Amino acid sequence: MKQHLLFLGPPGVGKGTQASLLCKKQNLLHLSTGDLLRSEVAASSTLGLQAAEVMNRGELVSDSLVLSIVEKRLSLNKYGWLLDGFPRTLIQAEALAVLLEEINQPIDAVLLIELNDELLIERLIARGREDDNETVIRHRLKVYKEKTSPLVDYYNKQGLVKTIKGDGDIEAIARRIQENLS
Ligand code: B4P
Repeated sequence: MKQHLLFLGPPGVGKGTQASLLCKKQNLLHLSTGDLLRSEVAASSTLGLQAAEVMNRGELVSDSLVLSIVEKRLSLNKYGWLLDGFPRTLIQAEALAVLLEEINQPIDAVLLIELNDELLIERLIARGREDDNETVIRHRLKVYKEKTSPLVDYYNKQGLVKTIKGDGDIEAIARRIQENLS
C-alpha cells in the first residue's frame, strides 16, 4: 500500500472529506493546511490573525507561513502521511521536494480529484464556511487555476498523477481512490 500521498484538486472537490476517510482506513497522518490554518485562526494566534483576513478574501496564505507549519509536522512523522491542500503553489511544491529528499520519504502518488465549477460552487455554498460565499468561491477557483493547477503538470512529469472523477456520492469517490491505489 502506498504510504506517502498527496491530494490535489480545486476548492470544494472533497479533498478534506476523502482524506479523512482514507487516513482512518490506512492509519496515515492527515496533514491539511486548511485545517491547521483554521485552528490557528480559532486560537487567535499571531499567525492565525494574519491568515484569517487572507483566507476570507479567497487568497492563498503566504508560502513561507504555510511551509513553516508543514515542516514542523512532517519532520516529526515516522509513519505514512497524506497531504491535503498542500502544496498549492510551485514554490511550495519545490520546497516540499527539498524537505522530502532530506527526510528520505518520496511521494508515492498524487491523486487529482476533478469536478466542474458549477458543482464545486454548489457544494461550497452548502458547506457555508466563512470563506464559502459565491464571490469568494469564484475568486478561489480563479486562484486555483492560476497558482495551483500548474502542479498537475509538475507532478505529471514525475509520473505520479492519478486522476479521479469527483462526481457522485462520497462512498463512490472513496472506491475510485482505493482502486487507483491498489
Ligand atoms: P482548504 O481547507 O484546503 O479547503 P477547500 O479546498 O475549500 O475544500 P476541500 O477540497 O477540502 O473540500 P471538502 O472536502 O471540505 O482551504 C481553505 C483555504 O485555506 C484556502 O482558500 C487558502 O486561503 C488557505 N490554504 C489552505 N492551504 C493552503 C496552502 N497550502 N497555501 C496557501 N493557502 C492555503 O468538501 C467541500 C464540501 O463538499 C463539504 O461540505 C463536503 O461535505 C461536501 N462534499 C464532499 N464530497 C462530496 C460529495 N461527493 N458529494 C456532495 N458533497 C460533498
